[in-house]
Amino acid sequence: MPIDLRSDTVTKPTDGMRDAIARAEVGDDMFGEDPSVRALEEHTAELFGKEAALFVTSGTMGNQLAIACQTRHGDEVIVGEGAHPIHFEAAASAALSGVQFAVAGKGGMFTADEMRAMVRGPEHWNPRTSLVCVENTHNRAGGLVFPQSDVEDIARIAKSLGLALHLDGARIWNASVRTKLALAALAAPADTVSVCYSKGLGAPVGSALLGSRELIARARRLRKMWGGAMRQAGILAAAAAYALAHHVARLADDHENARLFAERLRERGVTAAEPQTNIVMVDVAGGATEIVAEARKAGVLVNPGSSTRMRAVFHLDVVASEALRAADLLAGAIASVAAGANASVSAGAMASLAKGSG
Ligand code: TLP
Repeated sequence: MPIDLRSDTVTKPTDGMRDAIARAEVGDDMFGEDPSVRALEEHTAELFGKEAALFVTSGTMGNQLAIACQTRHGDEVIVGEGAHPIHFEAAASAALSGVQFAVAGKGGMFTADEMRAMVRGPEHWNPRTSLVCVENTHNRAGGLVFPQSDVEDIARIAKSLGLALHLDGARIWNASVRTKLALAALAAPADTVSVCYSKGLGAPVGSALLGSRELIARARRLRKMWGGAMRQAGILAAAAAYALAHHVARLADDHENARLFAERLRERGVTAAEPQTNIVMVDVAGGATEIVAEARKAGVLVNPGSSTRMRAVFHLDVVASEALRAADLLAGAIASVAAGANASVSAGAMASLAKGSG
């Protein structure tokens, strides 16, 4: 079995989770009669200190419902660089809500001043700025925690300007474990929060959107319109509830494994950022696609982010010894692709020398 570090979405349900799924009480959630879904929605809303929650199929649907409920067609949404809805949601915000994005700051995080600078004036040629989104932890920034004091400042300024604040909290659990801040404290500045049970928590499917009762009622109608209302979804909610009970504190192990992996790579001369949570970004001079293919042959799976960057994500199906082995295998793949590139450069140099001398 290869060591799969492509994402924390690749986990398989544990035996305990499969038992919980098998025993789940279910009903027709379209009629509001699935007790497991209801219990999960209530429990999650309580955890995050919000009035209501809606169980949805994916983090993408959570983000998109938040955007649809807090904008009008023709509006502009302020996000950080690399925001998930820009890069990985199939242009859903343009297609479903008719909005465009403005990027604040550099590298994914931004300050209240950087946000303020992107808010449009009232001139009739401007889009209307209506929503700000922060991502915590930030995926493309390598699992960095969005500083809470910045989130609070952003929320204060956004509110004073009449803008709503959405928190993409697909990995908010990792931020909470890392900072030791309660989930409700992390969520407090935001009007809406999307959270995923299917990332580091290890559930097979499912996310939630959190917000006011009124907003969640509107989101429930849209979820139906978009084909995301489910029937006996309690079998999925049971897995999510099991994950909340058993898999939150252990995220610290993933953070430690990410740290061990990055440290081992650096010992072997590879550039790997010091992780804050469960994501490690590995930088190379070039050839990331070839390195990913070579690493796959050696038994470790990582994602190419660009031609010079790869992403490795730690999760409950990877133990410390595998993290270290994965670092050795990846360092080996990097060295062998670099050696191949050097060999072909010197073969080219020899050929032109030969030509020149002839
Ligand atoms: N991210 C996935 C890929 O789409 C890149 C991953 O492997 O990391 N917000 C954030 C910050 C995310 O990282 C993701 C998933 C989502 C939203 C969307 O969740 P899903 O995949 O459930 O739609």
